[in-house]
Amino acid sequence: MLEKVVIANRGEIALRILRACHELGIKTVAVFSEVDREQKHVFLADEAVCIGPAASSDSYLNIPAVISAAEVTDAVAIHPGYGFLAENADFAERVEISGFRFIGPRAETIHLMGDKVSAIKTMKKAGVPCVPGSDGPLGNDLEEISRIAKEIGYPVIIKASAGGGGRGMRVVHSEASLRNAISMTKSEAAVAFGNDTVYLEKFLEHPRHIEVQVLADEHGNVIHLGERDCSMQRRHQKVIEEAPAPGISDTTRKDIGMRCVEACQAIGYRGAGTIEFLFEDGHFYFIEMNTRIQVEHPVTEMITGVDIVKEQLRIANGDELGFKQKNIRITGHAIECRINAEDPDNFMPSPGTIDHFHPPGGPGIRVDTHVYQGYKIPPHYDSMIGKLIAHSETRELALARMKMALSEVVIEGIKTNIPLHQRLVDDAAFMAGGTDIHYLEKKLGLK
Ligand code: MV4
Repeated sequence: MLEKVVIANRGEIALRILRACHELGIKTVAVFSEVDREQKHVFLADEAVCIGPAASSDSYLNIPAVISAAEVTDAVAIHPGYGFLAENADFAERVEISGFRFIGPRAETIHLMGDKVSAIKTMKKAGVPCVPGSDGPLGNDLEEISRIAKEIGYPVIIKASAGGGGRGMRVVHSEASLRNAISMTKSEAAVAFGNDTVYLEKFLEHPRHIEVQVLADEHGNVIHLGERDCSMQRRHQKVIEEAPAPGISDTTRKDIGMRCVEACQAIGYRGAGTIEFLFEDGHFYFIEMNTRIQVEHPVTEMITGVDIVKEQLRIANGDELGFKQKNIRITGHAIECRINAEDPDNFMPSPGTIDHFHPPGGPGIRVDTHVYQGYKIPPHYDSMIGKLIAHSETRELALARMKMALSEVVIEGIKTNIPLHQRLVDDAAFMAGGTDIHYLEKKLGLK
């Protein structure tokens, strides 16, 4: 097994990776910024290296600093977690050129999926259903683009090829605003991503966000672990995720899952990945692929019993997957609430010291967090401080467990979004299941 792994991240995911490493007998190296010395995983790691000042650009995004930490500690691999350098193809390449294993896909795959036009082209060719659209980048012939848009039917959406996760897109409702929308999206993309390539898709007005978890080893074995519904979001930040997605039949799951597996085989995918779809009127439409472990991976772990982070480590070691598709069985239902240090009324971040902390517990409750009583949440990073996951036999019972868990939590000293979660798990439409990506913002009166 890998001897020693650098955990190139912070917070709950750094602790999650540390636990998976230690369970497999892998030594760990924590890297931390000057304000992150007191993190739980830094105390628990076999070694710890300060990689720079608080600002992410000076520490967690500092590629030479992270690679140097691997060099000085004689580590053999680097786990990037999510965010920061996780989907930076240049980082993955420099890690491997420096003689370390990048715990994720090959740099070429990250690059391929980072460019949305090439990702869609690849998926379409492999038989994954995509949104009707321009089939490639938009050129300069406005008349031709107008023809395509008319044929697809308005509204359409213009997206930056280098965008993703909600950045660089614009909805167009009629031919009159097409030219302007294209030029605006192009110039914004040029500034934001240094790449002004844009493409066009049919704009789906009331979809759900459903994503499929895949695992692939270096020996050509690929499996899927079913889907998650991540439709409950605000400003492209997921708030609640669940698995399986309400209303998806076993046949549909098998069908979309196998298409994802075949696509991964076609591209020689390696590691854990997520294939994102919009789901509307019973149909799946591919939008993006994430080449990293995701925040919401625990709901899939709870219903399949597969430890996805452990599998990432085994795959990086060159092992074969421990499971065949026929061994994967979905048991019950899991729901995750992301706990943020923020004001539940106005969503402003609420950093500071946690004076009292009592996590919930009981059967089917999982708490993924790095915080503890006395821990000081720094203001420099994302406000997510943990995740509460409830698993039970049915969606109704998982919701009941989540309600209990939310009522048990005591976090004093900072504000959290737990009151928002309590409203949501008591919301009639959410309780019924199948709400779309606009539901939360509408409920909050933002739309
Ligand atoms: C769309 C769409 C509707 N139609 N594409 C936003 C984030 C990026 N991953 C893709 N996004 C969307 N693409 C078409 N053709 C609506 C969204 C969208 C969205 C998607 C997933 C989750 C939340 C969202 C919130 C607003 C818009």
